[in-house]
Amino acid sequence: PPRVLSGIQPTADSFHLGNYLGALRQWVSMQDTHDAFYCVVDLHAITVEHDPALLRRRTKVAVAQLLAMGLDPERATVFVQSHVPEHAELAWVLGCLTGFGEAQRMTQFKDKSSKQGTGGTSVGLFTYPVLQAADILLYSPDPTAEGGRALRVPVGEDQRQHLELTRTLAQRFNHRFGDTFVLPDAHIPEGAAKITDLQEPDAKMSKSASSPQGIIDVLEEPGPMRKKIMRAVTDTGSEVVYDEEKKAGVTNLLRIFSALEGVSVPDLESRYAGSGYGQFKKDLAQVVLDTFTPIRERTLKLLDDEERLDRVLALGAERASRVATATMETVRERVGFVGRG
Ligand code: AQP
Repeated sequence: PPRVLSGIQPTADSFHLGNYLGALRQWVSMQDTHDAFYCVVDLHAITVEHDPALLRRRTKVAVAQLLAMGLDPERATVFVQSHVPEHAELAWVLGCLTGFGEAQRMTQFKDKSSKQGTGGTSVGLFTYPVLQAADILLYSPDPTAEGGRALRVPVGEDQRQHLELTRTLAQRFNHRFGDTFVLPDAHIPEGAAKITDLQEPDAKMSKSASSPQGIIDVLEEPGPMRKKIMRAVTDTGSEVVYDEEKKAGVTNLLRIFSALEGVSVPDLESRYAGSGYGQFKKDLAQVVLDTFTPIRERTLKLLDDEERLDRVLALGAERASRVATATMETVRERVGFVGRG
């Protein structure tokens, strides 16, 4: 089967609706059709100032949520990035192939660095996309294998530029040192690729940038979750219609509803024609609750069984290492490093 690789940062107490629709839901469905590698990227999480105890806790909560969403450690390799040191090693090599100006053009860096407080922006935040390229390319299948196998990366729209850089770096490496990496393809879901903030419908829903009222957490309690949806910013009209320009708030809610319920936007528009925003939001809140309540309950249960989580991570690290060490061996040899003998 083709391979799939994706990662998520343990930078909050819960994943959010954007992470779920933009990426995580695809992770679950792709484990059945792909040779899947999914990692919690803790090395990425320290590119901004962090608290060690919180990072440790959030990494565990992240893993528990992934399992609660339906990832099966027998079918998919679920692991923590720092357990496989080759990620950092390949990032160094790729960093040496990345132009300074090329890295400077990354819009996520521009956004995040402008928001860094007194501590300033780290070099780690600057080289973040290079580490991400390493995360992906470490799991590249052998490009010379029969049929040249595929490497797919399910992500939200915000990661498109980083995926392009990954392709560029893979191509550059292959060109200089011989065919080593398959070029990855971004797998961006139609419709739900960019879920926006409930209070600022022009900005993406984000763990670090959204206000509590703008973001729906997967692990949110039912009461507050309902309230947030009822209070989501819409507009002064009352028609439930899709219009990105004039009705960004309603459009975002329609996208969420459509993605979660599997009903098309036009069908929803006709279902709510003439009924106003109130009923629409009430029903949407129910759909969100029906999706996240079982995930929340399973996550809490999993967090009570730390030994099980540790076992899952040990198994994941072992499987991921097998692939990563083989790739790195090839890379070292191609780059010209002398073997240890
Ligand atoms: N609003 C979104 N809509 C659709 N997809 C989204 N993703 C994030 N926000 C949205 C996708 O979720 C995956 C994991 O994201 P990440 O942990 O790497 O962090 P991020 O992309 O930087 O997301 P956040 O919420 O903005 O986190 P912080 O604030 O920590 O940076 C990715 O595939 C992403 O596309």
